[in-house]
Amino acid sequence: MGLRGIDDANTNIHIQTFKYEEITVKRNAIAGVCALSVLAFASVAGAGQGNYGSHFIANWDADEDGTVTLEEATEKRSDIFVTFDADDDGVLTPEEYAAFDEARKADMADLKKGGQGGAGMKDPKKRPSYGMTLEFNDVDGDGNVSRDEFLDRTPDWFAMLDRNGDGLVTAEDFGPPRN
Ligand SMILES: [Ca+2]
Ligand SMILES: [Ca+2]
Ligand SMILES: [Ca+2]
Repeated sequence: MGLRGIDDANTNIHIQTFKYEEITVKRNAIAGVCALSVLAFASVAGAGQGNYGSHFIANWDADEDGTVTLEEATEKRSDIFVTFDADDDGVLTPEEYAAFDEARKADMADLKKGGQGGAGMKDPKKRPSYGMTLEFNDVDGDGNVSRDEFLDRTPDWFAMLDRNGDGLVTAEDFGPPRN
């Protein structure tokens, strides 16, 4: 789901730009859709290595061509940022970041309950989820993550995901599928 829902919501925004109240409502609707997408992504972090590639692609491949480009990754991170920037000031404060952390943690707990949770990669800093952390994104170390910081980190995070270095993230970058 997710991406199609966002498209629908965006369409609504364009149609209703003349009414401020409706924009606000639609914007909240988008935030809801994004939150679901974010949670779906967070599942990837706790999943076993064999099946999480396909989950990742499903959630980040906006044009559904089977690969995730840097552009798609940047766009999605922008959506995620907006979702958790509760006061829309362009900065994720520690409080806002805590809500983001909680959302990811809750989702991982759900995943484990469902029996799909595995150890994942041993080094937490090599997991895709590490690219979502405050530690990774607060480049200037002031405790807040600005939109620029969050988006400027995309290429570094993307390079971590793109293990075979072909400039695209595909299922292959997550290891061989399980037999
Ligand atoms: Ca794509
Ligand atoms: Ca904020
Ligand atoms: Ca910062």
